Amino acid sequence: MCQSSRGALIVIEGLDRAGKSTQHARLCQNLESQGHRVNRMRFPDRTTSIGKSIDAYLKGESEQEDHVVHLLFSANRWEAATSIRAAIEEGITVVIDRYYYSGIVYSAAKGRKDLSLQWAREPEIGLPRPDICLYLDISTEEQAKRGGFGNEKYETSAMQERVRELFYKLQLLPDGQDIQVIDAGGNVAGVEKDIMERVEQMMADTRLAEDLRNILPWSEMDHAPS
Ligand code: NYM
Ligand code: MG
Repeated sequence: MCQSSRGALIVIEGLDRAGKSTQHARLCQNLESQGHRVNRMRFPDRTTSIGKSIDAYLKGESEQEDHVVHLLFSANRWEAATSIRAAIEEGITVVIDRYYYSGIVYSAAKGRKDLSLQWAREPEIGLPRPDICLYLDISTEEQAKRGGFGNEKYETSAMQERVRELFYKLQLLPDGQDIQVIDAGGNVAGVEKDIMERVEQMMADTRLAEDLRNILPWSEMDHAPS
């Protein structure tokens, strides 16, 4: 089914409790059962030393200035960028649970004038650009029904509401067409099927015949915001 020798870069995004981990695992299994070689990744990767600082921040064990933690999240992706590219060139499909979309929206959702979507996106420029980002959408009411939140930073309904709005805003911006919205309010099997269909469609697309792209500045893309 794959049209070219390179692997695909697939991202699963969404609010906390949208079912990302479950769908990430199922998508990886489904791709493997079709014969694809798959690397599973997630961000933040809490195992690296940068990841450990992020983990401590999220758990409230350490304080970080908002821009600093933003840059740590970005650096945590940059430290994996070479291995992502290498895997893809080797023909391995990389499936990531959260990526730069979360990076942008969670930081911008803090509502600081000096931490806009645009500012938040700058450090991500040059990272491998996903072939597809599947955004698992659930309402904030559905999210609350799913057993409430944990104790980590950002896991409050006010913050999640803003994050959801910004995930929508991101879709209207130049590379917003990379994002496909999946209704994640339904049952697990239905969501899994929806995801698989979109991934198969993307892989059948000639885009995979080209080299993996990089994240560009908005100003270098069509439909740049004025
Ligand atoms: N998060 C995740 C960010 O704020 N910036 C980022 O770049 C990334 C990748 O970390 N609430 C936030 C979103 C989540 C939190 O992620 C931890 P997870 O998937 O719940 O472990
Ligand atoms: Mg979480």
